[in-house]
Amino acid sequence: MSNATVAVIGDGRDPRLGWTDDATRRWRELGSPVAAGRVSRLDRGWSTVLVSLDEPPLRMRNIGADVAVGDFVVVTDDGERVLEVLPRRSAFVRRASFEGNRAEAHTIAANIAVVMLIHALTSPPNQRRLERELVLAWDSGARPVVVLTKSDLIDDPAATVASLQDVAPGVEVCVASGISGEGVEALRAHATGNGTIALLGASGVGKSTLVNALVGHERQATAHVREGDQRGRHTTTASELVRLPGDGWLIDTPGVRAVSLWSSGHGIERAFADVFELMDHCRFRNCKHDQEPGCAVSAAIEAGTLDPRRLDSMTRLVAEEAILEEEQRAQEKAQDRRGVRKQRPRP
Ligand SMILES: Nc1nc2c(ncn2[C@@H]2O[C@H](COP(=O)(O)OP(=O)(O)OP(=O)(O)O)[C@@H](O)[C@H]2O)c(=O)[nH]1
Ligand SMILES: [Mg+2]
Ligand SMILES: [Zn+2]
Repeated sequence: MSNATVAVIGDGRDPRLGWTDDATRRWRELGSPVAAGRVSRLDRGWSTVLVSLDEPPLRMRNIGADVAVGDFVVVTDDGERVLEVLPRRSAFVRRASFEGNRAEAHTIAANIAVVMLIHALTSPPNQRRLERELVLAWDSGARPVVVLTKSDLIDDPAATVASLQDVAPGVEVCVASGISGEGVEALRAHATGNGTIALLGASGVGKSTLVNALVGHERQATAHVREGDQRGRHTTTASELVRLPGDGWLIDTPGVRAVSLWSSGHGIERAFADVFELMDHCRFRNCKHDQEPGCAVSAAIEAGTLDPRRLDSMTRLVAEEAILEEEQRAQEKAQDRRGVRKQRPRP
């Protein structure tokens, strides 16, 4: 643990941390406090905060502050506590809790330019999972990229690429290997301009191996997957902001089994752009896409150009979102009644 001895570079913050315009603006409004930096790691109530690239990070309590890895924060002058989280440019948020009907958000990574959705080529393509991940990714405000890892272990990735590209309209799908290095340089290009890339995916798909390949040394621990089902062992237990050589940042995250929606702004529309495009061509504005005359969606399914499972999947996500919104409304009402109305976290 170190005290706040803060290097002053230029206007007082270290631009190499990837400061966003939103965060910088608020920081200026606050009078350009010297004690400001970026959260690089969170461990139960403690934040690790980088104030400059030239100094060891500070460790401090997050009392009363809702912090995520990647956040820009102002800290107390004594470096003991996070004082304020500066506005986020983007945030990847998922639903954390299913206890009772409490809807709680978990921000996995903040201030990211690109979200890499990682799937391993060694498992059958999981379209449904990718669809959910894409909804959250589009909602985050960052740009999604799909990365298919472990290319060294399979002969031909074409079928898996095609299958996942089918449910990722307008999204780049890349093939890579953290072991052979294939495709790694192309991934690095996404961090230009000191941008931040978050890597997300199930345990064992090779996120940390990819981080190590990108930074060029064994920065993150990795572990073998189970033989039978290729499941990982939840090796990475906390999200971490990792510096790329040159410029740019990565956020390695712990593998998550289930991807549950948080409130979706336009995430569903973006992730299902192909279906929404078809719906625009239905004869009736309130078409349910179920036997109505002039339904462009049913026509596409009949013609074999739209997989009915995709429509199904979208319908499910829309319903899940509606339930979530209902829960959020009920929760807000309950809070109002108790007079402790909290502000909803802004993405
Ligand atoms: N052959 C090969 N093995 C890989 C590749 N990427 C990852 N692996 C192996 O897959 C296993 C899991 O990799 P990790 O990088 O730990 O996976 P992770 O996604 O970080 O997993 P969690 O931290 O549990 O979420 C390790 O044994 C890696 O060596 C790859 O591109 N090729
Ligand atoms: Mg890992
Ligand atoms: Zn229709």
